[in-house]
Amino acid sequence: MTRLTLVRGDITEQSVDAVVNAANSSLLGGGGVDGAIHRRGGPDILAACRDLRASHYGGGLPTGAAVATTAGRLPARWVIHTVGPVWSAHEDRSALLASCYVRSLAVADELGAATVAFPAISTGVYRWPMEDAARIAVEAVRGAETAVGEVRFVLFDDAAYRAFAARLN
Ligand code: AR6
Repeated sequence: MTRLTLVRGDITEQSVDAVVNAANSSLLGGGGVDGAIHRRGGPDILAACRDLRASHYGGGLPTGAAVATTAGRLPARWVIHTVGPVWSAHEDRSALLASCYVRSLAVADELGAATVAFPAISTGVYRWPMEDAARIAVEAVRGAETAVGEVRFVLFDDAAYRAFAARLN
């Protein structure tokens, strides 16, 4: 059984086996969670991302997919990079958002990660409405077949925390 937990805080401060990055398909950094992870994790993460772009992911990491690198100086062993969908009012991209969670957990299983911290993927720069994103995230994790023992959602502000808490209870 996977335990789902919630904290209000900064994902770069989580002592877990793997932290999930809300990346973009370039894998070369950005703002939000991505910027914070590269800033605090140091240059080894970007170097590993460049290697991925030079090898398996020459065209970038597709939306909904996930891949791991070192966590550099973060208090975690790995960063699992995933690319959330940009929210759209005209097209239902929920399956891609759910895929970020499910495929990140599959990567965690390959690594042997027992604890994994997720941010609220796509709810920042990519503008996904928080309540809906929380529903999709919790349903995806609950439905995933994984050996991960703890999935920790790390929420940056009160509104995000409340949206996830409402879904868990
Ligand atoms: N810890 C936890 N949550 C955070 C942190 C943090 N340090 N910083 C922001 N959040 P975002 P996206 C919250 O924009 O929407 C980047 O430029 C934030 O309040 O990081 O998937 C990438 O390179 C929000 O609720 O990710 C991509 O181009 C949530 O984390 C693009 O942004 C996600 O916000 C991805 O956009």
